[in-house]
Amino acid sequence: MNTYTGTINGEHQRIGIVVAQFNDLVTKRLLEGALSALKQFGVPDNAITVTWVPGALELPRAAKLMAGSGKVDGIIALGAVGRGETSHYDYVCANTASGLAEVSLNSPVPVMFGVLTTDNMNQAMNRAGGKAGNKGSECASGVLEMIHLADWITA
Ligand code: INI
Repeated sequence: MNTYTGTINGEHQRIGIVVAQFNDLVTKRLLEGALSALKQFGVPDNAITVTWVPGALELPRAAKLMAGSGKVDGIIALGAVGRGETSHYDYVCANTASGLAEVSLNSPVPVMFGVLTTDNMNQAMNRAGGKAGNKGSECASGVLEMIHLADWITA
């Protein structure tokens, strides 16, 4: 039996991060979490490219451009969408999620979904380095695992 349990080693990986400015109180913390975890897993500083975009809805296009550049082995998308009084939240969440999934499925590099979708700021802060962890850090280990998964399956 051949079983893949996940390898997390970033020494030879180039990682792209796309991050939304909207709610940057939260997204800056997600970015910090991602950067510190990537460092911990051995990704060299000069192998990381960070690109800011206006809001979560712009993340799929930025990820697509990055994926097509051939300059990164994996991508982390970071954003924070907060529920408002209208259905706008639902459109932003749905289109950001499906756009990022489409890029991940149609490009050679994995794209991690590090977009928080919460009812309020408190829930978001809890998941951006607070008591519920940091979604950015989770995406950092996840993207390295997914890069190695492709190597393992195609080897
Ligand atoms: N963008 C976010 O990243 N988070 C939000 O909570 C949000 N809300 O609430 O509206 C948001 N809207 C902006 C959107 O992502 C686009 O930048 C904008 O619609 C222009 O395309």
